[in-house]
Amino acid sequence: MKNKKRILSGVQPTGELHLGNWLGAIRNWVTLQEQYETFLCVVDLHAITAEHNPKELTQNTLSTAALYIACGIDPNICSIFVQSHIPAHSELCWILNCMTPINWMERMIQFKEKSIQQGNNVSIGLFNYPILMAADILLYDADYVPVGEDQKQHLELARDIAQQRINAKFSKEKDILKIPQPIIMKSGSKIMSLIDGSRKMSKSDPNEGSRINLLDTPEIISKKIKRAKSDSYIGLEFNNPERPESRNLLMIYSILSGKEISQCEKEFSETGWGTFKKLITEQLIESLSPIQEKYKVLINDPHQLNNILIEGKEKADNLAKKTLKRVKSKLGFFEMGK
Ligand code: AQP
Repeated sequence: MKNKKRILSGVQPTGELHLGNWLGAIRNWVTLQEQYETFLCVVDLHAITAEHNPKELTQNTLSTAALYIACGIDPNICSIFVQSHIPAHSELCWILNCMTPINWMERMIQFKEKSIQQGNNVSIGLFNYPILMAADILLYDADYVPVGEDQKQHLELARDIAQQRINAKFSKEKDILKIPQPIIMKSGSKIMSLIDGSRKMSKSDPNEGSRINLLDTPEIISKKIKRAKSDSYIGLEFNNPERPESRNLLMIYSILSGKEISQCEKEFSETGWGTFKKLITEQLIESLSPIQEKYKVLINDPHQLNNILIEGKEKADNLAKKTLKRVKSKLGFFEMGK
């Protein structure tokens, strides 16, 4: 275990996890978990950067952890934990807040997009979201962070804060914080909305029909795919910029079926949307059903889930405390004698 490089990642428990969270993030963790020492967080402190319902937050936190495992994460080799159970996240976040120039934050695309969605309700927390994410990553000395394309800018910010605002300023010799690298998989790193192929699939999209949730029933999947946006062309294509919906559904089909994009393009070059939609519906139902079965077992055994989260918390807390202590000491916080 000692020689393995470490990865850290997480999903916000803001609602039901969807195909984008699975194909863009969790699926990659599953392929990386044997090779890396893996820390996976349910980032509940991030979840309150949008208006939230307390009951739903509790439920979504548990169901997100259960879905990690149902999607193939092995709790025997990975540490799964809840962000708010580790106080060091909030504490390091405050320190990094004070080190980060406001104009770095004003460039964040996700803030711009989400603040439009939230109208008059935009909180300071939403603005600070990328700094909390930087704290999440830097606390664990992560070597790599597997994320979808949408989070790449936030990871770059975490690297800049660590390098320019902490390491360069407060230590001439050894780095205080490790500089993490992104891992972005080639396929699935941006799954788009079913009703607008130019927007990413997102939990916070008010239109339920825009996404396939991992726990959607076959009937719901079928309904959503029937209503998904199509176009007037015959045959599916991947590289035609005028056909983002065709590209998106072909990519989803290719990942789920395990067939290359080029093979799918050939197979469906003359297929009409009606027939393709039936095939992708069948594929989605087939791919999601083992996840749903495993999820049912887990969510009905809260004791087991609780134990997994306690174990994850202990490992995460140990590491996080050490990093925080190192940062505080280098920044000059007074330490009491024993
Ligand atoms: N559409 C997507 N395609 C590929 N990857 C995606 N991810 C999210 N959406 C897509 C990846 O999932 C991980 C966890 O994301 P998150 O829930 O923490 O935050 P997010 O990126 O803001 O996801 P959502 O669904 O859009 O959530 P809300 O609506 O609550 O903000 C990340 O690795 C992300 O890249």
